[in-house]
Amino acid sequence: MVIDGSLVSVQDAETHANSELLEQANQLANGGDYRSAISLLEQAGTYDDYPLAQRLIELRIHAYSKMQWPEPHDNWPPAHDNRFADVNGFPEVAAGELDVGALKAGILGKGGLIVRGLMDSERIEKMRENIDRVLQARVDSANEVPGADSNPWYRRSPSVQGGPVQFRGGVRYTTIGSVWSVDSPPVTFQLIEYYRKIGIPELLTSYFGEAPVLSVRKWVVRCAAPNNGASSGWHQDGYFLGDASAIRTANLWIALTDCGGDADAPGLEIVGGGERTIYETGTRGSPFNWTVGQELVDEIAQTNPVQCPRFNAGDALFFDHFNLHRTGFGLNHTKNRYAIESWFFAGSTAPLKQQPVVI
Ligand SMILES: O=C(O)CCC(=O)C(=O)O
Ligand SMILES: [Fe+2]
Repeated sequence: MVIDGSLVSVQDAETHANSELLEQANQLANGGDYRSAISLLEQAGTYDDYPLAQRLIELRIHAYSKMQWPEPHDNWPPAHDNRFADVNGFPEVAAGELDVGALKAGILGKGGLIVRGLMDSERIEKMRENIDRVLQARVDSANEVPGADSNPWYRRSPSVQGGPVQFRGGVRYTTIGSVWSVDSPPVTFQLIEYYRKIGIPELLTSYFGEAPVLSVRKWVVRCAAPNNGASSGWHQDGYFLGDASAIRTANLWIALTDCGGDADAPGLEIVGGGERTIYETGTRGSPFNWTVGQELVDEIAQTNPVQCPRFNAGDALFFDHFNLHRTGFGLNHTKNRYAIESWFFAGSTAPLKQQPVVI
């Protein structure tokens, strides 16, 4: 049948173009070329092309097991120039000064590196709105609000292990909390677009000496409420992530709210110093089996004092899985704090139980 072109609506034409694009990406993936399939959709797509954004997540998850990863190289942890040796606390650089030398000397020499002004204010605003939207969509989905399951802002991919949204241990979801980024295809699209724009994949490829990946379970967007009087657990992410001596990580934590220090929203309480050891958990006053007891933290703090850096919205902190920290708490916080936590892994050491996500 011949269709008069003028009768085809703009929307039909777009849908058609998209299905061709998705088909092309499928063919590349079926031929084993996941990188090209991902690039094709990344470059041709936009965050609000929801089916495309969702397909991209599925490709990114499947890609990890289909791609070849090198054997972990021997040069780890890499040497650094100790340029921050004289700095008290966490060293800081402006976003424009961030490079692999600063990242190595910061994480490996001092336990972390603060990057001032990494995210621009327009994007910060958009990300905070996104987080509200995603948390609300999850509440609606858990409450089985009609139509909630077709809200593209909270949609779990069938490739994600973990099943559909449910109450967590009998606790109802609220508009406070953390959400896996991959549970929101438009957020995932925007975040990866942003990381590329500011050169994070290249920076971390130099840092790891190989390509970085993200993961389903350790890449979250968050709105934390003031926790006046209720402390959260001191922890090292190395305790959960897998074999701490084998994995290679860099967490990019970005504040989307002014927080920490004397601000009115909770920041991070964090021990610097760059010790590369996993501390005992579940003892010495620890409330949980995964947390480090306050008594032990006090002991560690005698050599490496606990810090609570002041972050402006858009500032970031890089650290890795040996860092000891917790969500900050103070008695005078009045505001919610929004943040993005992105744990990157050296591709060859990414723990499968975190479900690696190819970027
Ligand atoms: O955002 C927070 O309060 C917790 C962050 C954290 O534990 C992490 O990034 O590993
Ligand atoms: Fe953590």
